[in-house]
Amino acid sequence: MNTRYFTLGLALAAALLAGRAHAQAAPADPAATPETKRLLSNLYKLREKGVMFGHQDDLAYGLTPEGQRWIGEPGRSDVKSVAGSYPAVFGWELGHVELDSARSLDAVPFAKIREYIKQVHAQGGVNTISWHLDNPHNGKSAWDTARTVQYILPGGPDHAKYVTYLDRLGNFLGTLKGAKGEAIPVIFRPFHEHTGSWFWWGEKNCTAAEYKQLYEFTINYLRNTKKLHNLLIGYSPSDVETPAHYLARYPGDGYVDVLGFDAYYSGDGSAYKKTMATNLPILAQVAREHRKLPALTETGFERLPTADWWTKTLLPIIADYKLSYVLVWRNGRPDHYYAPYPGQTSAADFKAFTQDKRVLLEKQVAPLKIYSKNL
Ligand code: BMA
Repeated sequence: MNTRYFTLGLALAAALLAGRAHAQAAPADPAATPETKRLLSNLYKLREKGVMFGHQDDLAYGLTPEGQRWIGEPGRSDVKSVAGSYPAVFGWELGHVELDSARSLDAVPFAKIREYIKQVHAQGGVNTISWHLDNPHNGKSAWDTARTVQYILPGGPDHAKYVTYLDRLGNFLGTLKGAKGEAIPVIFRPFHEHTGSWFWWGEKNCTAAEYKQLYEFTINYLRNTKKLHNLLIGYSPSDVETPAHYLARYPGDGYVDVLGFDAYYSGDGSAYKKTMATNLPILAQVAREHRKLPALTETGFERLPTADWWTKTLLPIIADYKLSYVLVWRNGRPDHYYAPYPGQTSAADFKAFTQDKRVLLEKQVAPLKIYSKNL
């Protein structure tokens, strides 16, 4: 081969590869709404400014300075009470929407969840949704581990029941509308922590093929039958060992927008540090190769007994990874909470964590108008 053409060819290949690495990833849904496309593109760019902090059920309930529950007080948020701003990301749980129940499995009325999601969108924050759906095969909870997936796939005896569950989920998601009637974009994160085996969709409770088929059927049904084009889909296993393990049940780039994982701190933290040291580089690599948005989709330290956990443990671990967001779990009970309330042991350190320039709360994100302007 003529060396000149060979060199030109090499240069062209390099340019194409570089272009590919830097190209803006579009939502997996080719029919995603303009707001959904804009949100995803802005979330990519926001990573240059910092990592957004998120909290599950932040507006729905929390704990008082005495450590007792408060429920549904308009405007109240434990993160805001301690740090002076709402979180940038708000997690919501739709478990039991599939039963047509008035309240979620964590006792929040769905009518309230709808209002909170609208409020967050209007304020310029980000909503993400988890779904601990009951077992459609036997009516037990998400934590039931009986073999199930094979029965609810198309052709299975419980498929019609699962479709009813999806209809109810989709109907709720279809009511999330902004001030102009536009669908509110949300990050929907189904069948999470599937490399663990504590849910009926977990690793030991279904095959990889079954899991992928369930995931694909679900997303296709929400897109094509329920006509929802405001969903950014989050894929988040729990702990994995290798990139291959991370991707073993990945449904494919056409179904997923956000890549993450869930991991909780406990005890002396040695297991958490090991998990993070293994999983954060895997996440970074897979997200880069698949051009997806990386996030720490669930984390936290229950009851926060260590005063400096935020700045001495969490921040140094996540700081270098250009994550989109890190979300801590709910302040559900006096013995089950993951963000501090005023006076809690780690409150001052949490405030310092949120004041670090690498951490973004709603007050930094809202002025950017991520739903209407391109960053
Ligand atoms: C778990 C706990 C449960 C809750 C579930 C779904 O981690 O917080 O109490 O029902 O998440 O939100």
